[in-house]
Amino acid sequence: MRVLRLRRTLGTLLALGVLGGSVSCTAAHGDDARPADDPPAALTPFEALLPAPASVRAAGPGYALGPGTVIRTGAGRDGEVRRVGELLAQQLRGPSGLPLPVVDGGRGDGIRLGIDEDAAGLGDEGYRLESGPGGVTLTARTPAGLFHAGQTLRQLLPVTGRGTVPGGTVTDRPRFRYRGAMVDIARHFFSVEQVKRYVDQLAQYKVNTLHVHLTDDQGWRIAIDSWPRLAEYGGAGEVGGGPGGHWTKEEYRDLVAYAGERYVDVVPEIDMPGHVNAALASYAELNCDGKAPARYTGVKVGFSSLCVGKERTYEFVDDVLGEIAALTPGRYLHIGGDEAHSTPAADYAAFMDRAQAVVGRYGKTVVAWHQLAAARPAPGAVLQYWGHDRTTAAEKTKVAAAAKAGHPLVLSPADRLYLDMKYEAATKPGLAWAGYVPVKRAYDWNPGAYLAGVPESAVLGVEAPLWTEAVTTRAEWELMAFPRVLGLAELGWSPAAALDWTAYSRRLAAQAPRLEAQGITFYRAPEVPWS
Ligand code: TNX
Repeated sequence: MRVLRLRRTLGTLLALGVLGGSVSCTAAHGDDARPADDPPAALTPFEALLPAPASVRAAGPGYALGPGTVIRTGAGRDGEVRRVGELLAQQLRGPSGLPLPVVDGGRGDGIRLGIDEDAAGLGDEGYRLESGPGGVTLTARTPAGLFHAGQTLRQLLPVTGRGTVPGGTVTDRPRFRYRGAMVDIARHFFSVEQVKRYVDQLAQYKVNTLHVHLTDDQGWRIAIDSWPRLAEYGGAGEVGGGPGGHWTKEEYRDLVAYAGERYVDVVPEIDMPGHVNAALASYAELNCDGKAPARYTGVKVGFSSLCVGKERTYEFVDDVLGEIAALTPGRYLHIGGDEAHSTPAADYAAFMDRAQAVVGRYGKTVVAWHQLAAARPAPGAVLQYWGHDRTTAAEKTKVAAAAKAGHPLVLSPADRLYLDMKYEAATKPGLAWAGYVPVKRAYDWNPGAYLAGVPESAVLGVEAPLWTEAVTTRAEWELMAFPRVLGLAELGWSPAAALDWTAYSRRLAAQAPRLEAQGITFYRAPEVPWS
């Protein structure tokens, strides 16, 4: 194996040793003296991987996929490995047109998937990909790891899906356990079909959590059997006066299963005690004065509150969270808790105490927006931080104290990861209350050292929310998410030492043909060297 020196910009990508293995790479291009404004040379497939893997060793000739290629799945996890193999086959057949039959085990050439429970360094989601003339071997401790390996394999092939997987070994595992994206289907309603499309787009970049904001002032989007008017009446509207809509339980289950097959956990959010006008409009009895307000189609926040002093409110909370918990295999249940500006602080704390207890009773772990830090987060509750550079030191200190007390944080800084923030003044969809968020700003920060007093070990991960007050179509959704959500994917997965804007911007540019081939609308940010 020939090991050459990398250009500086790519050096950081591989300067790791995180997995204890040796780290090296064949260089794609000449010397280090190239002026910065030279057009970037093409990246090798290993160099172009996004998110950047923990370690790569390029070595020798690779494996050419062809009409005879077979996908071999080892036994394990009750056929789950086979299912991962089938899904990979489907993903590879799409562009390549190759038959790629999936067979049980056996020796021989091809793409081999196998579980190795003793592959200690790989963790719960890591994997090893070894490629040589005789085939490509994917190894992981879990089916999730094999799925991620398959996504890396896809990126190592040309966009056409036909060609050669370069020879070498990728050994990889994530930096953070929680790598999420959120969609708001309450302000503008979106179908399960659209969200599934997003799941596919995200899972290929190793995002593993989909948070769905199911309820808000403008719409209640999930059927609840014990309170049917929530969806039927409370769901029949949206921002701007459109018809809205809701998901049936069957549709929600279908999404959860679809995401689960791609190792994406769904985190449902029922936002309380504020952001509840759709519920108050559906049931007069939920209101302190017994009168239902009109449905709401505007974009103001903070004006609605559940009636904290009424026992009926807690029957509602119990019924709703019970039904949602029963639909959701994942461990987390998000109960909102943000912007409860119409709920006095003491009432807010009292309400959140009871709501959190309900979540615990249904066997789930609470997630809430970081405002819960000002009340009494339950043991183990996860706080989702959505502050920004202008958030007061006092508020940040409260969040840091909660982290110190053992509450894991999911970081969603609004001026970094809010996908509904405009890129620049000329961006048509979206808002700008946290400022513009160019592609570089979304990527160029360190989640492990973001909040003063919060060590990396207190950070469960990162999440990019897409609010939809000002996002109305699939094209607008994709334009706002892409390419910024790829930055989120890399921040969540790649080792800190690999994070480097210049190197990243080139990896991102290399993804453009893949995004195009998938029909994804994306913003050609001027700071990215698109070819
Ligand atoms: C703040 S983030 C909100 C949402 C809005 C969003 C718009 C959060 C917890 N609350 O209600 O949709 O800003 O960017």
